[in-house]
Amino acid sequence: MVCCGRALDSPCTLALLVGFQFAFVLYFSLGGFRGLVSVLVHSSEPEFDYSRPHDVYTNLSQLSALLPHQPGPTGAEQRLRDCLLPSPLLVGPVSVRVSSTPSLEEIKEKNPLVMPGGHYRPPGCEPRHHTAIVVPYRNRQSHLRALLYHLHPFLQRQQIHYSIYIVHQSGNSTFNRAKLLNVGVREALKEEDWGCIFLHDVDLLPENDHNTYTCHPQHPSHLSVAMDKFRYRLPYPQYFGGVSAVTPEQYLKMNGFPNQYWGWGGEDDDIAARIRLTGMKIVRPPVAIGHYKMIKHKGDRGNEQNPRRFDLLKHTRLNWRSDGLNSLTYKLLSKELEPLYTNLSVSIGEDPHPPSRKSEPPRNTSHSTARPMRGDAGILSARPTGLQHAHSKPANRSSYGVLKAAVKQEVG
Ligand code: UD2
Ligand code: MN
Repeated sequence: MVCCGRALDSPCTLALLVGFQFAFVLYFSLGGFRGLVSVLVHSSEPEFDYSRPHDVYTNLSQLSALLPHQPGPTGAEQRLRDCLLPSPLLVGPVSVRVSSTPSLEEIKEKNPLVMPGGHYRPPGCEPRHHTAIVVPYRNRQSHLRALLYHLHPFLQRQQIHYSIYIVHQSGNSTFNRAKLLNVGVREALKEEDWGCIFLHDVDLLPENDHNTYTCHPQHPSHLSVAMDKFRYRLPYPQYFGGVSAVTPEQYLKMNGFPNQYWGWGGEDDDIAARIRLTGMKIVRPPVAIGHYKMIKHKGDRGNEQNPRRFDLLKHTRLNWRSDGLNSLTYKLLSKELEPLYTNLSVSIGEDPHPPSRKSEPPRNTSHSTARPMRGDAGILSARPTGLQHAHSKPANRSSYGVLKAAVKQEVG
């Protein structure tokens, strides 16, 4: 009061001027309005030190110690308590090993609690989440080993009930990722009433175990929000590629995934469009948590860019009701319970428009050139809504009825 009514040279006015000047400099040094918003938003995000990651097998030995004791003389099994949320075994950032991955035998030895078929249940508590991991696959042995080496301990620390399904496209026809995912969802649900289904590229390794492999009850989730190949940013707001997750109910609502995308690209955008068209949205974990490394690779023979993808994408609105779960046909050639995963070999038919392969140069998908970006919208505009994890025990069994009826009718 005393000072503010006085002339310019009063100490109070001077202090105000210096204060304003300081705020002004700070504002611009943070990159103006966008920078300021980004700092404010980031300050509400969890922080992790990725420069000092833990070994991905940390805390795993504690699980064996939790194995239930033999039943007592009365033979009465003790009822297990629900697993704690969040799991006390989580460590945050974990290191990713992409070269010199151990053999499948060694990986099995490091994961003694994983059952045939890549099936796992936490030993000391009743799991709250039941998740099937579905991986579209052909001819990526070294990536598969890296994924199994990494994902098994990662998921066991989360104390969820899970299985890993590798959906192997047999033959040499053009690869069809989305159709293989449809097959994987169906086959997985034939086996168990999974509450959550993960759609997982074979070459993506999660870097933070707080990124829990569970579903949101209402909305499909996209988990690989910050990948090294996109400099740990979301490439565009509707991006749904890499690792994502749906509940059976959400999957049913969007009539599954398209079957018509043969070759590389477009199918993930079609799925994102289905989500919008059915009134759902994409939820994501915070960028600080959704870190992934993609194993560098070239484009595969048989998965050349699909020249029809833009045309198909124009028609998703018209086609999604007739192309998807309700039009899926395939032949299950074999189902093998391997020590670390279930192998589903399937025949999914032929590409009706096969590309002329001689002219196609191999695609290089190692960092930055991986896929055409539609404008780098950056982290700000793609800001996640925050992934609330569902208690994913299946609530509505009636949808399984519909799904199972469809499975019987179409697959026979
Ligand atoms: C991007 C997306 C991916 C998908 C693809 C376009 C990311 C991180 N991933 O991956 O989700 O939308 O573009 O189709 O942005 N695969 C095989 N064998 C093959 C070919 C493919 O196993 O011969 C599987 C494998 O699981 C692989 C996935 O299909 O991870 C996607 O294929 P990609 O890795 O060649 O494509 P990429 O990295 O551009
Ligand atoms: Mn890839």
